[in-house]
Amino acid sequence: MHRLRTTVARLRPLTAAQMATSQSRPRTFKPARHLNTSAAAEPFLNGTSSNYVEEMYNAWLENPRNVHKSWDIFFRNANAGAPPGAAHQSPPPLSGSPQGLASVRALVGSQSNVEKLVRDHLAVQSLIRAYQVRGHHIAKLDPLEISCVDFDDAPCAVGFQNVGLYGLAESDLDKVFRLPTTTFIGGSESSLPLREIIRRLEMSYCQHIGVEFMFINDVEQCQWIRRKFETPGVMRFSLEEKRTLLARMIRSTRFEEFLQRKWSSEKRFGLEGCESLIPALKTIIDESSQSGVESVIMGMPHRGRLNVLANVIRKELEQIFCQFDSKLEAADEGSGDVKYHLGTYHKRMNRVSDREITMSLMANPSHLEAVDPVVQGKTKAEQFYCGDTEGKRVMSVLLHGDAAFAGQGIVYETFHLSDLPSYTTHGTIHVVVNNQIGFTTDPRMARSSPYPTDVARVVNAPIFHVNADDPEAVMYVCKVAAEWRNTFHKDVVVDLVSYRRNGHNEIDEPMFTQPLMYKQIKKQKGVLQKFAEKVIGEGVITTQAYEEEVAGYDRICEEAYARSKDEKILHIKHWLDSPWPDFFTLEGQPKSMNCPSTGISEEELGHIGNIAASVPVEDFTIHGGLSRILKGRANMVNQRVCDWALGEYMAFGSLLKDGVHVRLSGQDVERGTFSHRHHVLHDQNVDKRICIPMNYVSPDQAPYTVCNSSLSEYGVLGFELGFAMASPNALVLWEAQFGDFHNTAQCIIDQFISSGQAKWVRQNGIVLLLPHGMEGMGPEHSSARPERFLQMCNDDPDVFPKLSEDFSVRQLYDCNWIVVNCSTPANYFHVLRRQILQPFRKPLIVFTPKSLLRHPEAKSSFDDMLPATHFKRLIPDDGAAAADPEKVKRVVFCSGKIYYELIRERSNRGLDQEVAVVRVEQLSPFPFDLVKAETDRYLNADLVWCQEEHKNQGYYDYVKPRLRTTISHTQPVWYAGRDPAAAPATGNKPTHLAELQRLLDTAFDLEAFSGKV
Ligand SMILES: Cc1ncc(C[n+]2csc(CCOP(=O)(O)OP(=O)(O)O)c2C)c(N)n1
Ligand SMILES: [Mg+2]
Repeated sequence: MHRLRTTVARLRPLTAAQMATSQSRPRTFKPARHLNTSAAAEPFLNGTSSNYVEEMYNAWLENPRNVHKSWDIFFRNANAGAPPGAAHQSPPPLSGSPQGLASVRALVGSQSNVEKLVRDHLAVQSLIRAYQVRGHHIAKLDPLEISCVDFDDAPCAVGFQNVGLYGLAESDLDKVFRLPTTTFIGGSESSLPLREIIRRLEMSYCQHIGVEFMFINDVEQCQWIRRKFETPGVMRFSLEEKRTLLARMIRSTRFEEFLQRKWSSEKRFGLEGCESLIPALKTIIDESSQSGVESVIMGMPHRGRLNVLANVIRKELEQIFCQFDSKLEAADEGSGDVKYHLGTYHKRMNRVSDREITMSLMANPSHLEAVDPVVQGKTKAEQFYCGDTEGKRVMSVLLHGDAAFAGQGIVYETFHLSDLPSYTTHGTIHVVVNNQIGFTTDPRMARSSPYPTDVARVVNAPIFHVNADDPEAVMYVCKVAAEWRNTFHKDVVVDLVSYRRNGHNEIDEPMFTQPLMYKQIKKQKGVLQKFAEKVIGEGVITTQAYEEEVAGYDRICEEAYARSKDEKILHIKHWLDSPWPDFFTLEGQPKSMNCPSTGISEEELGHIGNIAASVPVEDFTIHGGLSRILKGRANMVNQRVCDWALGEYMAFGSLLKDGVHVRLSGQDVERGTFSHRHHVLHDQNVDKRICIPMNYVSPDQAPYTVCNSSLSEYGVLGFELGFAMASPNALVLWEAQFGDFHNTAQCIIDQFISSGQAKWVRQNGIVLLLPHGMEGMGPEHSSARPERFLQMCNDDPDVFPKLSEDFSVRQLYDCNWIVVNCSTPANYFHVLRRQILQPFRKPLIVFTPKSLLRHPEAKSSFDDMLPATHFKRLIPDDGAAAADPEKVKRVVFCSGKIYYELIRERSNRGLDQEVAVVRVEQLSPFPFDLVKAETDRYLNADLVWCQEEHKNQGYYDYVKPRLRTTISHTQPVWYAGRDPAAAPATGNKPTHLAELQRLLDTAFDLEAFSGKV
């Protein structure tokens, strides 16, 4: 009783959106009126029945005729204040058949009858709900009918035979029940006989579509889905639609057959068994284009990729076919990639919407699902640059294999970006090619969840399972998926339950491992054949017209094949997924090989410095500690110096002022892990009120985005990489919390960042900021693993390069990425600005400091940042040693923070004249020219590489052979550093300090290497 009161009281006016969506419905909620409390005290209104009564009451409020006469009387009496127990009355005699009257009497003639009535209605409600929740368990989703999806823990007991489980009897099947507002099976009818209710539910939930959505905790969204799948007749298609669907199935099927005929022994990872993927994607694109989407960015694995390129993106067929010609030579630099990894970009008219649409398929590595966050990042960037704040113009579509979708953690990490303000792409449509196998592994060995799609439930994405052998059902769910995305701007999954007709690839034997499944598959009629027979039977198309359509497409393929023979050269750049048209020359080359000075004017330094030291909005209370930090910044500006954070501010602020978008993302980047940055100020008195001073640099500046990310390195780094792909005119940075955490994003680093340009001729200027340095903090927070990055650099250790005037820029152009460890804020400032001012884009790896952030000596004068200054690839010694180089007995080369420890030790030992300390700031590409100048200068010195890292780590293995090449192997290069070790650092602070002292001792013991060879 209490529940009735509270639930009725909780009813509230509909939202505008609810009103809009419910307009076409005959029954709608009305603003709540309170049911008189006496009604709430009725004896039969117990906890479980109150839901039902509430439904009745709402329907009655709308129109008393919506409910049974007995309810009408009851509610009228109750509203008129009848005392508890007296509101119910037998209905007055009704005009109508005496038989009907008798049945009404029989039904409501007594209180116990009313109770039974309520109970039965509740039972029907439960039954309806059971279909909605678990109908997908028994839907006929598997074309092979061998599905091993196991729902033992939640059996779906519905159907005529199970009505008893709900407290209903077979004799109830012909009784008429009022339908709750949570179902749409009635269409325009509000009551139906139980038999019909069950039949309609079976049609909605248990045929070729299995809808998984009842976990969504938004009523409006659930209602939307119910309406889409329950409304009678929703799955009717026009003749035109059916013909288009058939044509698409023909293209999809015949394309694979064509490839098989021409290149029977080539791997192509064909789509056979899931040919309806093509109409599925086309439907999504048509529907989205009609809703205003102008650009679709797709990511997908190997399966069916060539088919998608040909028939969805509409890449020229000859371009695809010539990829099969192994003798064709690539015209572009780089090492290229296999055909089923390449990306592409294509703009064309969408025939259904009559609007232009751009489609890009992102190039991807073999690593399944790795491209997911990259696609999302690129999508976000395109939305950002065209001001599409709601995702109405640009959207992403991700395709997945069943095994990979369930198995790869990056899927989950990407889902978790989907609703974060700085990462959302406002809904992604996921399509799973669920061929019920991963290479040779059965689902029961590959996942612990019933479906491969369960991961999507974490973000409340509806999941539409569909039997891919029913192209019409596929088309329908894809329509709904696109509508969902365009309505709610949230993720949605289409699970195409299918099979794989061949082995994992076309030359693989599946019978070794799945004999029974493949016996079944061999018996399986092709989906095109089944569908063609169906539509021919329905008179949608004649056999002759069908055959002509098939022949027509075969001809298209043959003609393209003939043309592909004329292709003499392969241009990987034709497969670019993100062209930057104005950035390069027409030939795709950089417009120059110069990089201007990266310095800025004194005035600009002062202006940006002042912004960094201020709170540019009124009435904003910042934390006292922060006030001190800002005051410190103001002092630095007065003294014309920068610390690390201010140097970074100068770089970002000046680029923003010049219209370059800057985006800094990563865990806790807004404040900075080490509390040095403070790019977002928080009002201490007003919840969630923030201020980002960097956005107050200049009125027409580019926007600055700084965003704390989810705690995922793989997902977020992939995302930022994708973001950086969209435009060369943006500085996109990802900062690791500590540098070593980058290893959980290793796949993005290996597969995309270090090798992306070589594989896909696609440049990318992403910056990785990796806090690095041995500070005695233990093994886990010390090393950003420079050795790993350096090992992947493509510059040759054994060849001293030809020096030319533009050597320093050309070297950058030729390398696969740039690796630096700056020892001064000014150099950090310059290297960030150089990322944008250089005439091409190249990934930049920066090992950033921790203790140097506050080191009194790690400051730079404005003088080092003025016009005509630039990034120093190497910083020579400028003290006593340099003044008299002949006296110098040792040159210690080093990089990063150890420099400060070295010069302190040198000074302590009074060795300023004997030992020169040279900083290699740009490790890769190696500054051969500048290193040579140093070795030439100190002719009487021995050469030492000093690092704080262990010998098998850090820079030593990279630097040593290059140093030796520089000096033509005339001298040894000695090592001063920690011994080889398995872990990056000790967990014991005194040991750390002892190790440090030992390596400094070696570095300054001028006899340490005498007699050694
Ligand atoms: C991260 C990763 N691990 C392993 C592989 C090797 N591999 C390639 S395809 C494949 C099976 C994928 O199965 P599924 O995702 O169901 O796609 P299908 O081939 O069935 O379409 C595997 C294990 C890979 N490409 N990527
Ligand atoms: Mg599979």
